[in-house]
Amino acid sequence: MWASPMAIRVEWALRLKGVEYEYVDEDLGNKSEALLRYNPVTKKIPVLVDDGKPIAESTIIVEYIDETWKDGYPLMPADPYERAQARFWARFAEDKCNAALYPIFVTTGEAQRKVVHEAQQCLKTLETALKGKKFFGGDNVGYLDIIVGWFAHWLPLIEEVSGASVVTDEELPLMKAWFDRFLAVDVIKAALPDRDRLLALNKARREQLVSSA
Ligand SMILES: N[C@@H](CCC(=O)N[C@@H](CS)C(=O)NCC(=O)O)C(=O)O
Repeated sequence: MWASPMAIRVEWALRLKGVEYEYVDEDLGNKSEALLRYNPVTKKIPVLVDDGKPIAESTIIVEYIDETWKDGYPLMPADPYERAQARFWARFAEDKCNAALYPIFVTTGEAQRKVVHEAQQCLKTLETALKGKKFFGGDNVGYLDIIVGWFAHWLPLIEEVSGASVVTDEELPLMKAWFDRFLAVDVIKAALPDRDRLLALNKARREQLVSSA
């Protein structure tokens, strides 16, 4: 599914490690027999199939990649406390920020202003994990950058489609600067879905969701 912000995490992790992989597209409106066989529990993508063995859930897949190709580029911090922190923030972003961002996409006017404010509070909390650092992972892109990395490409697009202003220099300066820094990394840039195609898809989705609300 080329437009999935969860699937791209797996591609980023594999590319950072320099692991060759085959990308198999999935039509989520007509799920393949392979997807249902490899992930019968949630039936969601992404699924990584390594040596015939399937692994589901993008955050878990990224950790699996780091542990399996240990000698390559390190994704997780070496220190156990730092690893725990990275997992904590990843969980916070998944549970709180993703949930806070979605309503922006489906609201307008006063209702949207309220949800934008709530999303900004959530992102401000996440931003504290960036203080004094170039990337969430420190000097280099790491696990947490991969997990929250989709914000950098998808959020400006969601802002454009929904007319909201969320990640601004005034409200979220560290996050905004990190967007630019993260998207400038060659490996990250190379796997991004085409912006115009993504914009068109999200415009159509937004129109559909707002008109049926
Ligand atoms: N928590 C899962 C979420 C995966 C997910 O939501 N995948 C979506 C595409 S982005 C999907 O497969 N949707 C199809 C469905 O829900 O049936 C992960 O991080 O892997």
